Amino acid sequence: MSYQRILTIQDISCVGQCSLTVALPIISACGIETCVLPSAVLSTHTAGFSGYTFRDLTEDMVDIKKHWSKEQIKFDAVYTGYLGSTKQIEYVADIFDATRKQSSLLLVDPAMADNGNLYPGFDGAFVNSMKKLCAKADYLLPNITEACFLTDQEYRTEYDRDYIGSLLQKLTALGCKNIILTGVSYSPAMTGVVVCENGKYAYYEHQKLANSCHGTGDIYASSFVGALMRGKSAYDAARIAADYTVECIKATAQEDNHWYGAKFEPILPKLIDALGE
Ligand code: PXL
Repeated sequence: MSYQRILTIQDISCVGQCSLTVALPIISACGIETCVLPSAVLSTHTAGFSGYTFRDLTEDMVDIKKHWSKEQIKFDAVYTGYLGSTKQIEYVADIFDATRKQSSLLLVDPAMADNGNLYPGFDGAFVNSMKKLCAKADYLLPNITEACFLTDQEYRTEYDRDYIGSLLQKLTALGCKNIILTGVSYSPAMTGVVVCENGKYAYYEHQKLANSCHGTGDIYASSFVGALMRGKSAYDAARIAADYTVECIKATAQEDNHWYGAKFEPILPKLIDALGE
């Protein structure tokens, strides 16, 4: 596998172990050159802190893209996470087109919702814009809530395989080529991910932990991207990312006041080992 260079576009939450402060170290640890485009700078993430600052960088994106075009800068993949506005979503599509090589991949984590609700500040217009970006994705990484918003399907906490199948079919109809649907649980003790690749489904099931922490979606997506770019199949990348995320949550469980994120850093060696297997 040749040396790969990717661009990740998401916010910098200065404190909170999410988005770019997770993506950059994890993907770099996977051995991939990781270029960044911050969509916004926040003092903390928005889930649980109050009074956070928010500096929108939407307009900077235009000049950054112009400069990269002039320098003929290209990426093997663009991976997007939390985006701050509908306009940004449109710019992301332009940036992908301007920086792509023939075989470049677009990986989209539509980070906008969880547990049946949109994150603060997002609305129906944002969801509609996100649908357009997701339609272009080579790999889409939604949780069930995000999949429901993207497909206008009712969100349920209890469901069966038909419900999940219907979500995946609707996402495929939207245009998404490959889908990694996270947080799919058919029994109380277990959860897992469904990998829908070229119309075929595979399920990787793993232990469901009693505690959950903020930012695990970003840990999952970043380690998936790192493993995929290291040449793993989508199923293997989904499995490696799931195992890594579980270990990060376990490492965080021992401390009650670490609610804002997961301690992913001490577990990086396990991720690196898994890539070598
Ligand atoms: O982890 C997703 C995320 C990323 N960035 C910001 C967020 C969130 C989720 O709430 O608030 C700023």
